[in-house]
Amino acid sequence: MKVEATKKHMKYSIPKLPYSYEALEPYIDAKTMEIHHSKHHQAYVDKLNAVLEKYPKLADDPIESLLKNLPKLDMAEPDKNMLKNNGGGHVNHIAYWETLSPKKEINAKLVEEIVGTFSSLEEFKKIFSDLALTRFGSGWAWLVRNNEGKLEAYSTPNQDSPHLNGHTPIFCIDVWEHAYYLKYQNRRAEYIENWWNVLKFL
Ligand code: MN3
Repeated sequence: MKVEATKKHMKYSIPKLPYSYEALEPYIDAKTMEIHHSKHHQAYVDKLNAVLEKYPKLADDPIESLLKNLPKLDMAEPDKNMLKNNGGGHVNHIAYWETLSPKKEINAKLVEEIVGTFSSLEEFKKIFSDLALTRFGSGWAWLVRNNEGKLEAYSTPNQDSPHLNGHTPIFCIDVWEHAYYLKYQNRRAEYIENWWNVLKFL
């Protein structure tokens, strides 16, 4: 009898949110939060688990290091792409849920660092909003800590994660239409403007 055949890796699952779906009203509506979390995020998790099922040797590595080392992984190219999109989809959404809060918890040290890097908070907000607004199609805008330990702001397409560059996300905005369409329809700029109200750290 083969014992190892029954050994199962830990499967990923969507996290429980530290606030209710309606907690971010009126800036982000409850229905959007519910569908985004319970349907969209769940779909990334399901596909991530499905692809890792085929690579039991990799399944126990942290997802962040799988993304960082993606080019070197011993996987078929289509599966690498699945891992990039759905592993990215999973970690990006975790970062997004942690970015949001109905209650501000201003991080004074981070504010100081942002001012030092981007000259002022107002200037940073302009740069960041613009990254989110001008990201063509679906994607994200990020504040990250790069490999030199410095703050960097950029946007990524699709579900590309800063972990692909070995960068650590600090906060992010999801600008896929599923993140705002029910309430804001095509008005991405209005969603971004309102999002600052539920950004936890600034
Ligand atoms: Mn999303």
